[in-house]
Amino acid sequence: MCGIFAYINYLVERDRKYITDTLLTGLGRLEYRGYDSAGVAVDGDSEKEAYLFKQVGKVAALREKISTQKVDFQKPFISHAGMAHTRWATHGIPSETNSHPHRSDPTNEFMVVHNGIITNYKELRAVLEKFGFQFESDTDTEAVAKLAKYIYDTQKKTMGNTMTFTNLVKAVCKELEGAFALIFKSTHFPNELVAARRGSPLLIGVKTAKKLKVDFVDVDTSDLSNTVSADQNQQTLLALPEQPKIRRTQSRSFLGEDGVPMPVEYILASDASAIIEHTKKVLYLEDDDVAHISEGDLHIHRLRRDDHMSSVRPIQTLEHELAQIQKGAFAHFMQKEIYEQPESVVNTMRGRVNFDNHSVVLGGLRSQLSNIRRSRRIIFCACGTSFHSCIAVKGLFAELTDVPISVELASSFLDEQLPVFRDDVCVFVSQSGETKDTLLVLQYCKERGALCVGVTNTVGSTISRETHCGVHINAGPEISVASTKAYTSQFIALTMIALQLSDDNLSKMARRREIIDGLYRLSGDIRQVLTLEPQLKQIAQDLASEHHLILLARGYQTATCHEGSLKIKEVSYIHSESIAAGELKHGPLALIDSSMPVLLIMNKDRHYADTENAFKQVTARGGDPIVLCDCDDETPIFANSRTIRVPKTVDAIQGIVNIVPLQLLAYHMAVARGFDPDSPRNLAKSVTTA
Ligand code: UD2
Ligand code: GLU
Ligand code: MG
Repeated sequence: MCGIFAYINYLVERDRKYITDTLLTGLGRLEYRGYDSAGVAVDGDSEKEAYLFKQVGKVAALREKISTQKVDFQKPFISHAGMAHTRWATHGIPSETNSHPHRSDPTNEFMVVHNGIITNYKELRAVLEKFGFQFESDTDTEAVAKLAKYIYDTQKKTMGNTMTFTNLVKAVCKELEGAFALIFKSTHFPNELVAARRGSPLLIGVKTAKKLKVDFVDVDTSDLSNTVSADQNQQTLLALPEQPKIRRTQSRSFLGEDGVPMPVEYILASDASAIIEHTKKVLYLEDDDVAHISEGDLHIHRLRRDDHMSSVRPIQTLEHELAQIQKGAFAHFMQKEIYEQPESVVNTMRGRVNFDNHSVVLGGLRSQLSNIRRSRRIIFCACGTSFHSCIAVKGLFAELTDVPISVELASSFLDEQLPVFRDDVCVFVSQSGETKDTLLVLQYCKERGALCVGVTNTVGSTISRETHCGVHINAGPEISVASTKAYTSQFIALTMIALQLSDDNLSKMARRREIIDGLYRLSGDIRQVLTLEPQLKQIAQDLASEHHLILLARGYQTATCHEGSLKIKEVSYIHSESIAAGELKHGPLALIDSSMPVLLIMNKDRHYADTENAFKQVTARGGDPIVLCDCDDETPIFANSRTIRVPKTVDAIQGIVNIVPLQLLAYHMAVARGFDPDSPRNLAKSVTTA
């Protein structure tokens, strides 16, 4: 989820100082993504030694630490493999031991850096512990390094030979579930690196003095010819793979004119922004690719056969400026983060929702489940966007759990000195986990003996530490001040809590299954909504000159209106107001005339007739609402209205799909008005003052 950087040279002499500087500068380029700790691995004085340097906090602190080490920085290397990592913790608090690189053993036989989440690490860890491995960290990643050593040693012992680095990494990856970009370094394979990815990005930059002869690298599938295809390709920890025959094909791109390897440097990173200053020639690894770099040569292998996959990886030329690359194809971080949602929603559910047997297990709540179920009421407490995520799930909690619910703004909670008791459960939701107002209420509720539950995106944050238990939303770092992917992930995390709390209630079974099936489709639904961007941009341009906007909905979608309206205010500075449609006739209707822009959310749920009513109330007063509705809704009353058509999902989670077009609308309204959505005036990313 955070940053990976690695550097390997061949026939280009570099001293240790150059190498560590390159690694640290590479990490520096990834800093914009946010992280909590950093580390590097470089060679020691002999090939059988490696140095691991790790530090909590900024890359600058790691640089400082390395500069004070008693190592010979002048030592030259004609070939050397080094790697580095910035971590956004998901498993284990930010600490030096939990920082990457992780190692197989105290002599660093195998070292690994990892982005992502290994969901079956507990099982792997249990098996490896049984075989005598002693774990030093709380991470999921450490199991990967230890597994490499286990497989390597076992092969040596049982078959009497050693595996190639590539085959070893392939055997390791076959045991892994979850998402990963991984780079391996080993004292058994000096000056070599193996990289693998599944679900997390990884690319390789190639730097040569001479022009490359071809612009692609062949994928070597020769060692897959005897294996079965993906779905049947089952291997287990205990049944080691037989050594496949090695038939090397030389990748044509890295040979000099005379057919011998030429001086070359490779730069591997999770993000192009760390590569661009070295070279513009890059190739992107695909899922299930395993790349091996050794003696100046790059080979790409496959973890499994995939007949639809291209048999070459093109070497592309990066043309953009640095800042542009950090944002990828996106103009702003806000837009990038909106587009990350198909993946971030999956990461929130990874290892927690089992879609086959329709169950939810939140490890962080397990020990308190019965206390929460028995509690007198659940009070949700948050600010801003996080507050809206609580409103969004209020109805579902009421429906699935038999516990009374209230949702409170953190900033008002203390003003009102609300009564809190020992048998209350208080849920604190905050992206950063540092929101001052929320923290003050947490303190207040703790003093009164309530069970305090946190829902945060930041492992090791104050709210995560100070609450009795909780759920990390694992959405990855959010840079844009206006929260987007954290909202959808909070919504999912809270939904998962409601699902878990009610899993002992047979009468809710059908409803729970329906919601879990909806969660399964969510990523695809969001992808579909993202294709609406051109249309939303047009609507945003039409609205850009307005001074006001009213958003209306009922039921579950009221929260979507609140959040959509907040996004519009935050980044476009247009006064927008969200109104529960049932309230229209109690006052706000007075605002409606032909000049007042209105956006009405109208999904076919049990409030449909009421929202239709709201539509009529608005049109009867000359209003011309924009309607956000289900993609297949052909209701004649809005036949002549502008519509935003989204995939229909289960009512309780429709708000996750619906918020995405509103995020895009707000984003484009800001851009159309000439504002920078990433740094809205007067606002800070995490509000650490009360
Ligand atoms: C957690 C651990 C993971 C592993 C796994 C075993 C972390 C970050 N995750 O992953 O390493 O041990 O469990 O099942 O170490 N928490 C709070 N307040 C919050 C958020 C979380 O107290 O605001 C607690 C929570 O009760 C749990 C721990 O922090 O004890 C980790 O929570 P999680 O959501 O990361 O849990 P899980 O099961 O995904
Ligand atoms: N899950 C790993 C950890 O918590 C990797 C996190 C990352 O991607 O930075 O250490
Ligand atoms: Mg805690």
